[in-house]
Amino acid sequence: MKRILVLGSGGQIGSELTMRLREVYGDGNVVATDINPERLTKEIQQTGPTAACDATKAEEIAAIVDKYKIDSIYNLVAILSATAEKNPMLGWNVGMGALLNCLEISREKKCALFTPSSIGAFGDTTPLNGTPQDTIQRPKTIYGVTKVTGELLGDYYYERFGVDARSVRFPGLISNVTPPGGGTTDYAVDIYYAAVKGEDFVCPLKPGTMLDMMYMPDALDAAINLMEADPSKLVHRNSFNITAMHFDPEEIYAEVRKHKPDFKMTYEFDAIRQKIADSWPNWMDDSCAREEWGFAPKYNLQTMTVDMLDKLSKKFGK
Ligand code: NAD
Ligand code: AKB
Repeated sequence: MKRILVLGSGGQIGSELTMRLREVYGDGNVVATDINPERLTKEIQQTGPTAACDATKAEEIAAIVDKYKIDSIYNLVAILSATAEKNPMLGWNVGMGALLNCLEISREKKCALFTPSSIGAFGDTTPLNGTPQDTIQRPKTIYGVTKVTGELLGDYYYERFGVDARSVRFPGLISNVTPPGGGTTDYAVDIYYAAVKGEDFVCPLKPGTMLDMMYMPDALDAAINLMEADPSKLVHRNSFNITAMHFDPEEIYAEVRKHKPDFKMTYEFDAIRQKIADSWPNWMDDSCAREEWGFAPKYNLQTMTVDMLDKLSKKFGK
């Protein structure tokens, strides 16, 4: 059985991935950590080992890897795109600091390593429709620069030292457990919260801004399935394009209104987020992930909307 360390378990992905990993590998085999351990959900705190860990401090990660005999690390530590753009040095220091520590510790202690990349690894000189797996990557955000650097380092550590580093380029992730942490795609989560709470929604992106998206259950499957994939089948490693759907604000609004006809959305665009979104793919080609390790998302905009509204209605007693 694998023994797993999750870094950044308190975040949008970590709060759900940690619980899913515990279901698959056993509660006691998944150590949940965060720089802010109070961010860990009650469920995470009550079902298995937890610790405070600042991933920019190598000695803190190494101590947990030794204590729990860890053989796999899921590194979810980053500052998301819009927040990083307001404080580029923080974005660089946190994203790269955590990743380099994980790579070095994985090399020394023979751990497998999963670190997500993002659609943010592309930029406005990338072909934005049907974005190929291997293409131009010249992002103009600090978040994108850290993601491209991370992809290159992951492949370098694999080729040079045999570190089993693997990664996906996640699109915008939509979920209902922990709110998103300051990204460009957050609006596609926030819209559901507003609809369920009976509030009007002000969309920070313009109509026609097309972006790739995915529902969290498919993202969790993707992370675990990639880490379980037969390495001999992997032509690529760092990092695979994956997507489940793409839409613009008008389309998600129309879908929500099928269930909440009185729901109102207006636009007040946020210059930072709009510029970032305009430089990201409209939709990516994820055929390499499908061919090399069987990526196959289950949710589309319609089925995700039904599930999001149902889960959030229960959460808020609406
Ligand atoms: P998040 O911001 O929700 O969570 C990050 C977590 O890391 C937080 O709980 C935070 O407290 C913790 N953290 C921050 N600094 C830390 C440090 N120094 N040491 C330890 N923990 C620290 O992020 P997320 O949305 O869960 O994203 C996880 C990863 O997935 C990131 O690499 C992100 O770039 C990537 N990603 C996310 C999305 C998305 O839509 N959520 C899409 C593409 C890629
Ligand atoms: C962000 O918007 O920053 C993230 C991402 C797509 O990487 N959700």
